Amino acid sequence: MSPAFDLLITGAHLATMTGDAPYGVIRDGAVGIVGDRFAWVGAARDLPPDTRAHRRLDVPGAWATPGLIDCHTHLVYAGNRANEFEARLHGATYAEIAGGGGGINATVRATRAADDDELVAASRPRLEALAAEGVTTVEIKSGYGLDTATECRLLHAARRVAAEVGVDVRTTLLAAHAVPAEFAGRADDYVDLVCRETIPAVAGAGLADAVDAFCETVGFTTAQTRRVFATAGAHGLRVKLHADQLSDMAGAALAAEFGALSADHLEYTDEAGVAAMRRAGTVAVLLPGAFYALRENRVPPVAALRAHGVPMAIATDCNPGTSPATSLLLMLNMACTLFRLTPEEALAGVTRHAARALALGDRGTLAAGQRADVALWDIVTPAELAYRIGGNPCAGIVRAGRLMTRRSP
Ligand code: DI6
Ligand code: FE
Repeated sequence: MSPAFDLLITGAHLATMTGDAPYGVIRDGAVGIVGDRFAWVGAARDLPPDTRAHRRLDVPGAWATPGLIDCHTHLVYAGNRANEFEARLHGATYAEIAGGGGGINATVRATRAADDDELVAASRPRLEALAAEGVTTVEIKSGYGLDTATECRLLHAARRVAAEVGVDVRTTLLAAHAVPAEFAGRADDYVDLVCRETIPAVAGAGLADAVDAFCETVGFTTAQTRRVFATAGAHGLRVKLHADQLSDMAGAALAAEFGALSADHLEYTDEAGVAAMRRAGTVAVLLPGAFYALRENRVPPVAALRAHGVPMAIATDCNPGTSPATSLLLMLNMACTLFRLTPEEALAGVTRHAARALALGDRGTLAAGQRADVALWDIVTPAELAYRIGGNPCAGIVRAGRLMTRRSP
């Protein structure tokens, strides 16, 4: 008779992130995996009599959580913008830098000039850093190509770098990220191109799982965003939105109107926007790295999101301009310190709720039937994941049932 499990993990306490207990904790737990799925999750004392397994992993005193999910990144690009960081510290503003040909368009120049191998080589250390902290699923946006061919290259590169690093990926087309230099002063003409050519090409080639836009005074208007969203919908693609980050554009309500998977940033979103998100089932993705890097002082409406029961996800927003961050654990700390989330809300934000922001119903909790993505941690309590500033207590990773790495204790 073949063993009951392909992999049996014992000795760990489980933060299942499901059920009524805080963190869904099961002390002295066990996790049985068959193929790429959890077959059994519970207290070790309740294990069925047949616990034969092809492989066993005993991790006494460790904690197991669902594999982490970074649901908003722009991690595929070339070059960096440390020079702009420095210029801002000498008094320049983000808008002045962008007006002078810097900002997103500086990264677009570097990215267009890089070939596919260079792009993957530049992006790979960023994804490796995320993966080393227990990230098993990542979302990667395009948006530094801003022409159809380069946007497609970025989406290809996103899938390639994810396959090389061993992380599951969801790709998002963000052609409406900025107006490219060759369309300066002609934003509507660029949106025409995105709707007429880029979205159909990307949808036709199956290169993206969703479409995003940067709806902002320095990005696209609500009217332009609507056109992008309507075109995405016509091609069967769900939408997400960079909404209300720097000003109140009623972006959250616009996202909700189009049944968006998520509305992201939300610093300036009002209560009506939150209520609309609730009705549409749109997830709030909070991005404390960008808030921190831009030294903003308006925090997202966390109390209203809680009161309306809108799920809150947390992500790195890994990008060269406003969040050069490659630590999701640091974002947990910032979400608690800057936005006053509880450590449990923060962990739900990179597991269960992040899964929902990507329409991934098969992951984000430790529960029978879910995809067997696990992060193992050398910690004493789950709050420690948000408490630390730096340091990496990740002790092992299981992705789709396969033990990827294990640090010896
Ligand atoms: N996401 C973005 O796309 C922009 N801000 C943000 O949070 C800016 C990205 C950049 O400056 O490269
Ligand atoms: Fe972003």
